[in-house]
Amino acid sequence: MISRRDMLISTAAALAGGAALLTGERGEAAERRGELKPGKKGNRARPYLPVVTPNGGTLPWAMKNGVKEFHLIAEPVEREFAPGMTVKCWGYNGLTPGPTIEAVEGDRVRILVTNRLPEHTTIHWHGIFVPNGMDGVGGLNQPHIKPGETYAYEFTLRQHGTFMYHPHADEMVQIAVGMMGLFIVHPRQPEESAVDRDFAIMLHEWAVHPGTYRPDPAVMLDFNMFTFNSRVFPGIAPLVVKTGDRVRIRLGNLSMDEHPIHIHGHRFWIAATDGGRIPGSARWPETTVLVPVGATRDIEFIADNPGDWAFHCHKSHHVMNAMGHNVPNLLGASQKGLEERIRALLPGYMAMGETGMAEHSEHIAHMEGPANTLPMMTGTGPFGNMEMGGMFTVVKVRDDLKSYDEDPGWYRHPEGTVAWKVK
Ligand SMILES: [Cu+2]
Repeated sequence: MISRRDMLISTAAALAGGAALLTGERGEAAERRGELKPGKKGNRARPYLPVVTPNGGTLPWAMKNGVKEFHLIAEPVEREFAPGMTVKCWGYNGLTPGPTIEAVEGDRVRILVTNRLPEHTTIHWHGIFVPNGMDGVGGLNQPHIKPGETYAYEFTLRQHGTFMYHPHADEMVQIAVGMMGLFIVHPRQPEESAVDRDFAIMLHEWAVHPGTYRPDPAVMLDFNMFTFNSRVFPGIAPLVVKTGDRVRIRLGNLSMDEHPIHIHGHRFWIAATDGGRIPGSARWPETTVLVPVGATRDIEFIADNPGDWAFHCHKSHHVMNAMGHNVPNLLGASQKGLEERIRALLPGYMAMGETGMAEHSEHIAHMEGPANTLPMMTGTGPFGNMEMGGMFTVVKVRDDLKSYDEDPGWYRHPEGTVAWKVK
């Protein structure tokens, strides 16, 4: 049954879609109101455009008597952060973050949760309006799920947006070692600002001490690995889009710090939080979105500037891998003659830091680090060392694209558009 109110909403959405096809100033005004063209690829087989979870996946479901049934298995998982480093984490269904759950507003969902961890757990559905007994706080709303047990959570989705799931049992340990995931609820009505590409990224930070394999849950401040979907640069997939695509990136944060996530070459609108969509008139433009702890943020933009655009956390220590923070400051300190003298005691010792840290990225090739530990500054681009790590990837905006699922390689700059050395 479609009510008169629903009809009005869809008509308004259709009109808004038309307005958005305008370009320039009027198009911009439409963009500001969140009124943009309906997605080209959505609204076909499914009533929504599926979300892409880079380096991750979506949880399959089966229809059982009108209920969408999902099955999450809480278990230990080995996660490669990037080639050269594999971490012994906990997660769901072989993944950290766990697979993204996708459903539609109005759906009745049942989520079976099987515990294959060595200790009890529960799942809390962060931001979702559930009956109290489904809220998953162990001891408060339900008994804990003991190892080997399966519990069922069942509720009707009464809202849409970007939400999360995570344990509410020994969460200091369980979240620290990777137990989290995104829960996306698509709107029942056509979106007022449908997108062409919809990405989902969980931010996280870890303390994996050099030479070890297990994240240290006791660390509160001094983390050394910073991840998008439990991967670090250069192990994070690029976000591939076509020029002109309307792009949404959903960011979730259950780490111990806020992360200011920044895009180059574009500005975006902060379009939603885990409290819901922000009305078009109240959205504001940014190039950096601060994602607080225990929150989600949806950012939306039109990818109108072709190129390879950095997308990263703006805390400069969060784009490093395995950095030690307890080191003496050698910047500007003369180490003349020191290297030879220390080498007599410590063969292979290299004095570094006098002129800055950039030389670190030069030493990767011939310096051997501890086992299972990535270099602090790494990655190679078409012009040399990128000196990055952690929460860093590239939004690849291309005029011509064979497939969204293929890395199109590095951007080929039109002649005369690259910074040049002055003779
Ligand atoms: Cu950060």
